[in-house]
Amino acid sequence: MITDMNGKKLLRLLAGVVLACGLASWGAAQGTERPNILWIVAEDMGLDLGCYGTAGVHTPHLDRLAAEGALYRRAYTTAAICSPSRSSFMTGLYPHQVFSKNMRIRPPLEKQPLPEGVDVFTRDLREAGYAIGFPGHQKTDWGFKDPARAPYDIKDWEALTARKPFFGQFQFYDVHRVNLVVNGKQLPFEPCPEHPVDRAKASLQPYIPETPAAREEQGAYLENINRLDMKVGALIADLKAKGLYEDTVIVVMGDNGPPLFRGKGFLSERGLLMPLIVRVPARFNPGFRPGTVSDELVSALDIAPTFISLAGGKVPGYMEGRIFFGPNKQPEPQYLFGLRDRLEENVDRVRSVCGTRYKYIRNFLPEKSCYEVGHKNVAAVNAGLALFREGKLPPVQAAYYQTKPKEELYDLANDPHELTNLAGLTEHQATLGSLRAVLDNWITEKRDDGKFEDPAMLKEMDRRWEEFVKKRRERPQKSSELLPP
Ligand SMILES: [Ca+2]
Repeated sequence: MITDMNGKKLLRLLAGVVLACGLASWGAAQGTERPNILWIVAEDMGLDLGCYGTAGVHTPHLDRLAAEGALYRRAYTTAAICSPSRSSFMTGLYPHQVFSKNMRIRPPLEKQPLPEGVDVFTRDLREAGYAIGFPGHQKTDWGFKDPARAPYDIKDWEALTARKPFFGQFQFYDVHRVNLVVNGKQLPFEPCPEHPVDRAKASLQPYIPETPAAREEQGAYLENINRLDMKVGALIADLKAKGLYEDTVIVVMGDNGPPLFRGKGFLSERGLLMPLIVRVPARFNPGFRPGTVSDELVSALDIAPTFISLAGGKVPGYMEGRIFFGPNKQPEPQYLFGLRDRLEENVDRVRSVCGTRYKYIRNFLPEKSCYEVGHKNVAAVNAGLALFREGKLPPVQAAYYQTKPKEELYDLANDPHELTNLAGLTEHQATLGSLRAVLDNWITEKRDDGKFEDPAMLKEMDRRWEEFVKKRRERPQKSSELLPP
């Protein structure tokens, strides 16, 4: 009988054989060494870049990456909120499969260790021979217990880029709401004096009530993206100066939708869609046409298997995603799934399934409005609430403050902002029934049980967190110190 240790040795040996095969396929296809991988994760950034057609932003560096690479317009995360989303794409599993569906797991709730054999994907890249770095904003904030082995080995950018091949996860916190205090004034986002955004040109989605507060917030958010673009530009300039630009695959993506009206926290398109740009140096990508714009369905779950494949490693069998680019690219899936559960003290359960054209959303707690379960620090939401109470909002804007339908169905081809719910219309019953069944099957197959936590436990979690925040507020702070999101 093989002991546990011998079993592990055998697995390592097998992994080595598969790794050699993987290397052979990449090497044979490309006739060269393996690329470095630089993965830029911009927290809370939506599809609000020049290359996505957004007016009023100044994002030349990100736009250039897209012009030299591929721009994906339909890349979805699995959960529209930070910790569940990142827990998911770091493991290649859905949030509930890694005990991370709720945001957050704070004392007295306890984080669970990852299931046996599961780890964050940096393990697999390390085993494939990559140097593993995390040189940007070093926040993991996963909903599971940290793995026994540190997930990253190198924090310093210079040390990382001296290694070959390297994998660097460069996380930017810029677009995240920061509640920064500047000259005694509280700002939701850090300004960009070099490239200010004209608030009058910042367009609002049709579901946002038009108010000065909404316009100011939207403009400040876009300006923050300009600032991030400058930082990305500096990073690329440094890679070029080091002669590494043409040795490095660069992937830029978000982790969830923007912290704005009907964005972060919701299974709306604004909440789930992530910007995604992939630039692969020409010699690793023969036949590729720069400037490709893709509407292929891509999931955040695809990141881990794709990187492992690029590295010539073995993609673990438990991963839910697929390899979405590179020599081992796998076919586009028919559907992608989204999850929304508790957000801080706001208990909710929503599931979504999205195909190439239609999207179905099931609200398990329809009696709760989006306002009730969403972030309360969004200026546009609070300004809209006053108008809602005065009865001044049209139905597409008032919906945010009202109870939800049990089911929603949208035709994304004709209604990208999800303004018209088709679920009640006779002519759409076949589509509704089909997507309903797809979701039912997924819930059963993935054992998505929908359990809620004990309300008394949540109350205690809140009490302890408030106490912690109060203590933190009472001690002297630097102006840039971040408050909890
Ligand atoms: Ca986030």
